[in-house]
Amino acid sequence: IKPSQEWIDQKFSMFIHFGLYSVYGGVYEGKSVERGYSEQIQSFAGIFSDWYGETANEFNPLKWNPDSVVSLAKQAGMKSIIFTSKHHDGFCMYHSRYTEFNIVDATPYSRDLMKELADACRRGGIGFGVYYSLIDWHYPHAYPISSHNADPLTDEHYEFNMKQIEEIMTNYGDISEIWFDMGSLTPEQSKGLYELVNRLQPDCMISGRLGNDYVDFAVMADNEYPDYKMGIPWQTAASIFNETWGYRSWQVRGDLQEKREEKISSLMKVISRGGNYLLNIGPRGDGSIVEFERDVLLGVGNWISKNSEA
Ligand code: JFZ
Repeated sequence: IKPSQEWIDQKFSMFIHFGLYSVYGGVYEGKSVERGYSEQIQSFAGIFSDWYGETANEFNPLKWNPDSVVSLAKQAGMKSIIFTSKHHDGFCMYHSRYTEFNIVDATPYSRDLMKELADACRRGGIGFGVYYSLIDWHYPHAYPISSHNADPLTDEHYEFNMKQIEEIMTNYGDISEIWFDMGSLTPEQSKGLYELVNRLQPDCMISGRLGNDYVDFAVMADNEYPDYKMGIPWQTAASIFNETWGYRSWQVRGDLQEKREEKISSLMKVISRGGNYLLNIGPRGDGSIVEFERDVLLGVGNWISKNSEA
């Protein structure tokens, strides 16, 4: 039996969208790409997979400091960090044996950034979980060249995902939750992945986006709340700016106090209805944290500590 109540009791966690797309920051060939989320710039700007892949040569996030990220999460009152192990672009932020398109083999940084974050979470006493995209715009056997967000998984691609989930569930210590995203799986494929995760990490909570009712928790969009008592644990995922999850250099930031109040009010609505609030940050390509996002988080954390007894 999964520790669902422990998971619900976390109440508030950090989502991090960090990947090759962070290097672009929502800009392609000198122009702001206004359509779509910036973490999906490869698709929205129509960048060929090979060209996009070359960005790895420039990806060297030396300003990334996992211990300060963990400390920020804790100051914000968050109980775990959910990290993009692989987004739709197929680039792995961990050392995968099954593709060289990963942060160790393809970048000058050449370190397993996800491992260092998982270790920092453990040192800091908070949970560590992963986001994993079931579609992959880099994998050659994806269907046909996976350009949509709901393509079926070919047998080859499914096997590839199974192997990657096996390594993620084996090499990074305890994983508190896995946020599967997108893809259209057959019931057999959903079952296969669900059972694999359960076998390797029996306590890992699995997001409903795996499909076919293989679900430990349901995912709601920001400002969406279940209007009936849901029979299963649920989570609301939100980004700071609502329009993007990955870093966007030209983002208009607006007023800090207003943003802080907006997020506190979402957090209250979610947890008062028994949900779990997952608030996202999108670090820059150099690994630094956007100051505005940090300040919103610190503001929320400050509010929480002022308003909680003892
Ligand atoms: C997906 C991704 O396509 C997106 O790039 C980002 O990673 C986001 C966190 O996840 O998009 C979603 C996923 C879930 C919902 C909406 C957009 N939802 O539950 O409403």
